[in-house]
Amino acid sequence: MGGGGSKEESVINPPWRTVHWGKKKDELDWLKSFCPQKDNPKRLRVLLCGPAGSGKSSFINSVDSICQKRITSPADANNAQGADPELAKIAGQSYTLNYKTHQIQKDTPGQYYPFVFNDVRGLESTNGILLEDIKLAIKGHVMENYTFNPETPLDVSNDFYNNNPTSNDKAHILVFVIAVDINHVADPNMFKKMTEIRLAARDLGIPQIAILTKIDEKSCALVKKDLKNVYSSTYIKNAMEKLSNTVGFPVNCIFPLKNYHEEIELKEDVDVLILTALRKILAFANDRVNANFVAAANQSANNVNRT
Ligand SMILES: Nc1nc2c(ncn2[C@@H]2O[C@H](COP(=O)(O)OP(=O)(O)OP(=O)(O)O)[C@@H](O)[C@H]2O)c(=O)[nH]1
Ligand SMILES: [Mg+2]
Repeated sequence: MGGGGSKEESVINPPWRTVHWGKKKDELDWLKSFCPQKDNPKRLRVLLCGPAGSGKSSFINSVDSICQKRITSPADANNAQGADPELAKIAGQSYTLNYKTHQIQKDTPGQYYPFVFNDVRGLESTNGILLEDIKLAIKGHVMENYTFNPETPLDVSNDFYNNNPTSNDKAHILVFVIAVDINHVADPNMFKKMTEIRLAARDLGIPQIAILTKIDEKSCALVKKDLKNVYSSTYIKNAMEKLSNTVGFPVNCIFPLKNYHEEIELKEDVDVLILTALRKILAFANDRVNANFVAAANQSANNVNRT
């Protein structure tokens, strides 16, 4: 997405954003002690969206891997560049087709962290998830295992339409998952679609964050060499600024990271970037829930005073 990632990439020194490399334990301790301040909702729902193949399912797998302290794969990720002709046929189209909630196990089986991820179909311009369906998912109307139809949105008469969503069914934050090189592969409709979703999420009152995946790919030679170079890379910085200028995310709401996709063991630097992004995601969601709670309490106090 940035300036091409040439080998002569200029290096930003010192790095323009601070990362506490080596503080994985602190981040994990924070995560373990995290719970939404208000008991309503009981758990925060993180809705992921983004172009097909951007790494949405891999992000869920990566967070789960870190929490289980081993590489796991609860969400089906897919390499659509594979040699299999059947897979090649669907290259550029989403592998994940259903609405699926992923809980993350904490300590022992049956115990879970107080947040869940929702994986959805990708945003490709043909056959992608519809804006209307994303709005319905934010509002909690989409039931588990619904297969998104790229032709028509979920209808109120459908068995998978939840007529009475509770605060637990609603999404509390929308996370855009975008591969760092999107500018080279996406058509302008993709940016338009992302902007429309962003505006819809604003109108529905939920915060948004973007994560930029695949920073380890060959276009970012500096970062491929060492993940710690992430904030020294002009390629990554340009990509973040471009995403900010095209879709509108403030740069401080964009988090570059690398998902687990080929490793069989965890790596501390990979974990730190993912945990840093996750902490922001949960903190932003929690802040908004609290702000809404206070606003609702003030509103009902005003109503009482008026009567
Ligand atoms: N190098 C690299 N590859 C990644 C990264 N994240 C995901 N991948 C790979 O990208 C491909 C697509 O990843 P998925 O997680 O299936 O992407 P998705 O957004 O869920 O895709 P759909 O379900 O098709 O919309 C897989 O081959 C992953 O292994 C990353 O950070 N770096
Ligand atoms: Mg997927």
